[in-house]
Amino acid sequence: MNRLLLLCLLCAAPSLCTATRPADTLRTAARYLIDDDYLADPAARVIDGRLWVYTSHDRVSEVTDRTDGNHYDMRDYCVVSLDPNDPHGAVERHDAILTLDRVPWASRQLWACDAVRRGNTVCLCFCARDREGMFRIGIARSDRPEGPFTADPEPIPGTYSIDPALFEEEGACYLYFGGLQGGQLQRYRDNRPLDEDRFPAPGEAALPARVARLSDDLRSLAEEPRPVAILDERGEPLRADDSHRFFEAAWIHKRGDTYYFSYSTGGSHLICYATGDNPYGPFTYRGVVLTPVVGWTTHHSIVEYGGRWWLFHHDSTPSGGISSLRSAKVCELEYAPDGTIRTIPGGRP
Ligand code: FUB
Repeated sequence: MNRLLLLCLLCAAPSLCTATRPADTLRTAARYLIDDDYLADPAARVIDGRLWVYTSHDRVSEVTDRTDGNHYDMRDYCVVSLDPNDPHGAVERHDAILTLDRVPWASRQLWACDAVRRGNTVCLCFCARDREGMFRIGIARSDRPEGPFTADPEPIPGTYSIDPALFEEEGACYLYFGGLQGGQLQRYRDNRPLDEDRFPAPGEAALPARVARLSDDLRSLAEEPRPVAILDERGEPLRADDSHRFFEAAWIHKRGDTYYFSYSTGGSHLICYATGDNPYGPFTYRGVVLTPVVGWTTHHSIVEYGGRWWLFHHDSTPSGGISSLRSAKVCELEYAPDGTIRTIPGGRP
């Protein structure tokens, strides 16, 4: 695909971008994917030559209790797709690709998801609370990227917490997951549940995300989940009181020989990243991908498409700052010659 076509693809929202906009402002002028609904936690994937963005579906809920993120009360998933051959960059939307009532094991809160094609099957990997109120990670399957998806009867055994992200390499599929506070990661040690929340003390090592290789059919873990270590420049794990430590929204991408592990820092509202030389890490902390956006959560994905790199994320600007009504958007992501990511302003005043 040539640069002009991609420029047009990004510039379909006329109020945000014109064909004459200089490349440097295009980089930070994000385009909302749709403007008549609320889509969050965008996971962008190239499947069958088309760009698919799988999202949570925010809604106005009767749940007002904000404890443990209860007000993020989503009941279905959506996917939008972008056609690189359409010069107007039309976004095609597919609704209710999986709904809560069609997940036999889930009770509420369809939070972030991701997807991957495995042979003839597209697998949607998602998280939700089970009947006991604990978050689990499950798979739903379809023969098409746009679904509809059919959920497996049970979650993947041995999974816990939230925010699954998938990474494929040489046929193997790795699952990254975990999220603090409402995401319940603090209720587990060594992959075993605790009786209560246990957070590390401020000077102790932060709680890490987890990674595990999945079985070929994505029905089970092929190994025990391992901690995803993020180290500082001295080789020490980031501490629990470090504003750059992992909170939720794990994502991994590979550029050249380098693996980039990126994540949300929660209360400090950053998307940060660390790099390593294999999917398991350890990863060395490198910097900030995205500064705070409007809204409490920040959640992203990074994908190469048409020879350039794109950051998909969300904010609450269109809803006037309501943190549980978020809108997915995209902007270009750039690297410095040394492979570091150029920080993108999130736009929070
Ligand atoms: O959308 C619900 C939750 O909010 C996600 O799972 C988190 O990553 C945060 O974006």
